[in-house]
Amino acid sequence: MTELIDRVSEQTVLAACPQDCPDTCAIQVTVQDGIATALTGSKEQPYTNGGLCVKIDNYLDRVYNPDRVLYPMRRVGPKGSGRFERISWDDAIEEIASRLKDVIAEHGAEAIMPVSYLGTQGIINGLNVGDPFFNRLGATVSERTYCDAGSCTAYAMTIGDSAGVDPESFVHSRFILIWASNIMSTNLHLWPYIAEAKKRGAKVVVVDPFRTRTAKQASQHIAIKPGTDGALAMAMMHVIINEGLTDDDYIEKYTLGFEELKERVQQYTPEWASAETGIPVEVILTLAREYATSQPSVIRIGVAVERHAGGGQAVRALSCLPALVGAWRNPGGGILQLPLWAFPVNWGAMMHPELIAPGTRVINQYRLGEALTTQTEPPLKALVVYNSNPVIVAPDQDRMLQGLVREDLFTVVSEQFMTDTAQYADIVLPATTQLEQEDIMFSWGHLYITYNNRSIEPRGEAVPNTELFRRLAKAMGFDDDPIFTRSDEEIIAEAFDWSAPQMEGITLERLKAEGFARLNLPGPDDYAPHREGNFRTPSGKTEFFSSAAAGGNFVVPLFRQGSNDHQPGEYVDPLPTYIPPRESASANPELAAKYPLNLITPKAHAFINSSFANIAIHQKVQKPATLIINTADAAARGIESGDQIRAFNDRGSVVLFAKVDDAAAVGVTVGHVGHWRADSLGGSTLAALSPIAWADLGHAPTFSDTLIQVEFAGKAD
Ligand SMILES: Nc1nc2c(c(=O)[nH]1)N[C@H]1C(S)=C(S)[C@@H](COP(=O)(O)OP(=O)(O)OC[C@H]3O[C@@H](n4cnc5c(=O)[nH]c(N)nc54)[C@H](O)[C@@H]3O)O[C@H]1N2
Ligand SMILES: Nc1nc2c(c(=O)[nH]1)N[C@H]1C(S)=C(S)[C@@H](COP(=O)(O)OP(=O)(O)OC[C@H]3O[C@@H](n4cnc5c(=O)[nH]c(N)nc54)[C@H](O)[C@@H]3O)O[C@H]1N2
Ligand code: SF4
Ligand SMILES: [Mo]
Repeated sequence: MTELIDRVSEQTVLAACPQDCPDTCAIQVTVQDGIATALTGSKEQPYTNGGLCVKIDNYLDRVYNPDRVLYPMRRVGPKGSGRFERISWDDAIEEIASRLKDVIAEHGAEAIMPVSYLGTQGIINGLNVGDPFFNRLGATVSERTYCDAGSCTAYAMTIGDSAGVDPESFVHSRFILIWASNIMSTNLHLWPYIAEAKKRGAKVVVVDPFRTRTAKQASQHIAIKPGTDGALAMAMMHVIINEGLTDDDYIEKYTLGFEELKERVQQYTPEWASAETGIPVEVILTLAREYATSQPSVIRIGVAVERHAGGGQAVRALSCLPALVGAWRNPGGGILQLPLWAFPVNWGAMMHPELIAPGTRVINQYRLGEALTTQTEPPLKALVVYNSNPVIVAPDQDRMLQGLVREDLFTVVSEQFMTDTAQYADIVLPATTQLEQEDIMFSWGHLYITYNNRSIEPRGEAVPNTELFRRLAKAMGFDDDPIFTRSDEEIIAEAFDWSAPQMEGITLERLKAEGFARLNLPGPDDYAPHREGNFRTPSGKTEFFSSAAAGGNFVVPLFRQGSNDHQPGEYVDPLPTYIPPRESASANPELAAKYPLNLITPKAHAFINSSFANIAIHQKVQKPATLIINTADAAARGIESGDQIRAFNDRGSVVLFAKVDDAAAVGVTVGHVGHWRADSLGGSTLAALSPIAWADLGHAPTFSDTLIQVEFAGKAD
């Protein structure tokens, strides 16, 4: 009898994973008497297919974690001491409003800067939730280019804002080229489609300096020197064109600038590329030939391609390849970058960019450490941080911390946990998790919209980001404008252009009831969007020769915000070209002599960026902060697995445990991103080593363009 009653009070809520992950899984939450008791992947959603990943399987541990920030808090100890006292929401909002007004009176609104990224990628609570507020306030515009901004610029220059290959079409591919993407950790639900293609006879090749979980599952792993991707892609084009492996009919009808490209690639011989990339000539030749002749072939690019001096041009070259070989003719052929382009998100209604006064200062978050510690006009006097943990994810950690500790800086952090950034706040505000809020999701890894029904009441006094900004807007007197009083339901109703053709048959009612809906596009067995060209570039063709570069008009996604295109008159080569990494023996021999090892900082299997790195069960999977180093490089330094080692360069120094493993190529060290300072020996994390220089396009970061030296620092205790 009791069991029957329990089952009656039990409810299943259709939700969506909020994490910054391409898979955007559909989730089912079991709720009993207002408490979430179980969470599983939806079996109905074909892409999620019933399974979640190691990060989210334990999401209830996050929701109900005793370390959650549940009440507003004010700092009582010195900055960074982590000592806070509980205050009421009214007091918190009043204090924030009055401090912001003081800053505006003394220095102007540009002395205030929001700092936010993708703690949640829900459309209403994610990247843009604070934009209308800060735009109206006149705050410094916070440029957000951590992830794929350069890749998007390069891809759009070449192909246009196309969804690219449907991931579900990968089963039809005969040759799958995974370029700088660790799918088994970062895009798990794509793997079954690749495995199925492989079973049907496709070859799967991974280009990565590190033998990742994904590389281990592939048919072939090509270990490339970090930052030299453009050299390999240019040499592939050299081979394909010179050996006549091109699809001439496709090139003739649907591309622009082939003759110029042909001339350009002549200098990029396989022999030259071999020296640059560290890949044997034979391997380059076979790769080019097999890629061209095994149709349909598909390239899946990861975020690391853009992360070096020539990252944008490397993505340009990769985006040219499918048209050269006619890969687009069939489902499963082409390139998959970010299918987010397919979603008609109403970014304008989310961001209200028209509220930005022309000429408002722009600062890139990637350079926050610099902006906080050098003279800027006006100086930065207040930061409002939400959906982000810049101490760990931005480069230049030493200067970031020097900036955050400034007594004259007023810092507000909205968080679920007391992160390394929240530790430095003057006011910490409690944020809800996905189960406690309503949202609607696009995806950058598949073609489904997913709806997140709220499962439970907010814990403690936590509020969704939307509510935080409604409260702040009211305190600043912005509630005279309906933009600032919209309910969550009203914002969700504005999230998409519901009249767009790909939304046919999709309504909010349906999404709430069913949890997800595939965009109204042809099914994966028929989806070949560029079979007959139809590229969304100025010419309607794949632009080997970029008219955007020639004319200085770059397409950049609005939601990134800021000026991440190029200044008028700034030269960008209209043809793909190779730009070597800044921190390399060829570009800077002196630096390379001092710091001979490449550092790459890919994603951790059990964390999402720095999220989950504080949760015991995730720490158990991920292990303490470790640097993976090749046997030869370790032996030369007297280092053994388990030793403490110091990794350093002119920017900083980090102490980590060593793991000696030939999965890292000679000369390459690998440190997975995400560990918090408290779990790092010595208190610095990898962010202390990364440069603040941008790549060539879209103000992309250069995390993979980093040289370091490593030395023995002690035996494990
Ligand atoms: N488990 C887990 N999943 C995640 C995330 C996470 O933190 N953890 N983060 C999410 C986010 S925000 C993103 S953007 C995606 C990113 O997903 P991915 O694109 O897969 O990102 P990374 O792991 O950074 O890099 C992929 C691979 O590129 C390699 N690499 C590094 N530098 C170079 C280079 O110069 N050339 C080449 N060819 N390869 C290089 C790395 O060794 C790594 O294996 O993952 C999302 N999913
Ligand atoms: N060295 C190195 N650095 C990197 C990368 C790398 O590969 N290497 N990757 C880069 C990339 S691709 C990305 S995308 C960025 C990611 O950078 P971030 O988006 O800043 O990622 P997280 O570290 O996960 O921090 C997100 C924070 O938001 C909080 N949060 C989650 N949901 C909510 C919410 O609803 N409201 C509020 N207020 N807060 C919430 C979480 O608790 C978490 O602390 O990092 C970049 N930095
Ligand atoms: S993090 Fe990614 S793979 Fe894991 S449940 Fe969320 S969307 Fe799915
Ligand atoms: Mo990212």
